[in-house]
Formats: sequence, C-alpha cells, structure tokens
Amino acid sequence: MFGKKLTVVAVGVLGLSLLTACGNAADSTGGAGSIVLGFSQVGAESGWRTANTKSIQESAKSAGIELKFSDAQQKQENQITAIRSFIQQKVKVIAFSPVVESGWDTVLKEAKTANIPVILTDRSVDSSDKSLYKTFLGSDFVAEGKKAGEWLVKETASASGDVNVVELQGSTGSAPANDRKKGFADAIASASKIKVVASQTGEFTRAKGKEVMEAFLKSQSKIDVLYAHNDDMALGAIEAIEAAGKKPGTDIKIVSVDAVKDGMTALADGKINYIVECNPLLGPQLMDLVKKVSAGQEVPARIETQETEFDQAKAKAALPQRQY
Ligand code: GYE
Repeated sequence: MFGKKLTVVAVGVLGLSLLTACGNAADSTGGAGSIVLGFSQVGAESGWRTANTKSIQESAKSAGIELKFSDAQQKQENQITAIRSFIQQKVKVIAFSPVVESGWDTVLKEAKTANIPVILTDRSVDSSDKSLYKTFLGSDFVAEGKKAGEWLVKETASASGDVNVVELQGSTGSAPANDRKKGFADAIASASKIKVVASQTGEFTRAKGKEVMEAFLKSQSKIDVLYAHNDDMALGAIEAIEAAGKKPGTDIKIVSVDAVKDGMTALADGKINYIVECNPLLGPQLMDLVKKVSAGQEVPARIETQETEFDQAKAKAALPQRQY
C-alpha cells in the first residue's frame, strides 16, 4: 500500500519535470551519471510513428540513456517549446524529428550557443547552416517516392488509355511529404499517360486519408490509382473506396509508403498493390549516435536507413515475422 503511494508520487514528479521548462536544474549527465537525452517527437499520427516512438523508448532504456520524451502533436511551435525546455534543463544531447522542414535556425542556434549537440532523426530541416546539427539519421524520402513511381510506370506499361492518379500527401511542409511527392513526380515524368489528377494532404492519418479520398471519389469521374504517402492514409482511403462500392487493389490500384503491419496485411489481402518500405526502428542507431556525440566523437553527417519494397507475394511471406 505504502509502496504503491510512493510510485504514484514518483511518477507525478517525473511527469512534472517533463512538463516544466526549468525543472530542478538537472545537470547534463543526470543524477546516476547517465546521459540525458531530450527527444521531441512529431506526434502519434500513424502506425509508423507508434513503432518509432517504441523503438526510441526501448533502446534508450537498454542503452542506459535517460530519456526526456515530448510529443509535439504535429505542431512546430510545440517542438520549439520542447527544445527550449531541454536547453534550460541542460540535457546532454537533443534529438528531434522535425514536423516541418523550415523555420528551425533560431532555436537550433540557441542549442548551439548552449553547447548542446543536436541530432536530427527521421526527418530533416532545410537550414543552410549545417553546423546547427551533428547528423541526420533517416530515410531518403525522394528515393521512396521514386520507387513508388517506378513501380507504377512498370505496372501500367501496357495500359492503352490515360492512367489517372490521385495523391494523398503527408503533412504539409514535412520532408516526407515534399520529397515523396517530388520523387514520384520525377519517376512518372516520362510516362505521359500517367496523370496526377488530384493531390491533397491527408496529414498522414487514417481519418484524414478517408475524408480526402471520399472527396476525390466525388469530384473525379475516373480514378485508376491512389498514391498515398503513407500506409495509414491508404488504409483510411480503402474504407472510402469500399463505401463507394469499389474494390481497392482491383478497381483502384494502391501504392503507399511505410510497410507497417496493417499496411502489409492489406497488401497481403490484395487491397493494396505495392508498398515502399520506410524503417521506423531508428532507436538503436540513434542511441549509438547519442553516446558518440556526447563523448565528443565525430559522426558521419548523414546516415541513411536501409529499406526494401513489397509486392503482395513478398508481403505474405514477410508478415508472420513483421514486428510493427
Ligand atoms: O512515413 C509517416 C509518418 O516521417 C517517415 O511520418 C515519417 C513519416 C511516415 O507519420 O507514416
């Protein structure tokens, strides 16, 4: 009984110190001598994000790194507040996955002035001053979009008429939305019959993916293909397509990015046709980088994640071992 009360108090204090800007002037190594890492996450918008958060939390624990985790709920202003709070708390290292690409120079300069190294993970920033962060660990989103486009070019090689594509973009201004759009557009540029007839943000969520697909189905007389910047939006769109009496994967072909379990299941079931993988399990590599930069070691400026692609047969084979 007494023990239980103590736990509640401890959790309360921890919650408070995560929320308050100043906290209790923790030193940079933390009480037990472990490294303190301040991490600002994008939000909880997708299956990818959930897997990414879990990977970061678990690997911090097993690396003995004290993690101060903050969820920005897809808002840049929340991330800027979190980063400022980490600076005030004098964490040893700051890592974050920027919600959008632009507008980071001021807060990154503040971290630099405070001598706190910053690691970008998953998404990057468009700052021209590369001294504002130590490294960027994550995927090549242009390459992902290109792979989706290349698949479509092959898939429709023998189609006689126009191939009408609708596109569900990720969150506006985010690196994966900008880059996946660009990579796809580049890959289909030479195939003149492939036409993107509508393109709108679905904010990387199922709910918005469904809503925007409903609107596309009303406004477009002929949709042959859906290109979704992530699986969650594709899964939402599948609901809209089925509600409109059409068969996803057959009447409307679907290509998406991520390869999370629900996406892979829809692929194996024939409702999605192709998925380009984007690996969310960045935690172990991130903790390794945190240890290196906090020890003042040099790290490569860019570390790219290794990824593959899945068609329906490959998804069926991979699904039993899929962790996320
Ligand atoms: O593809 C999407 C998530 O930044 C790579 O963000 C990440 C993207 C991922 O919401 O599902």
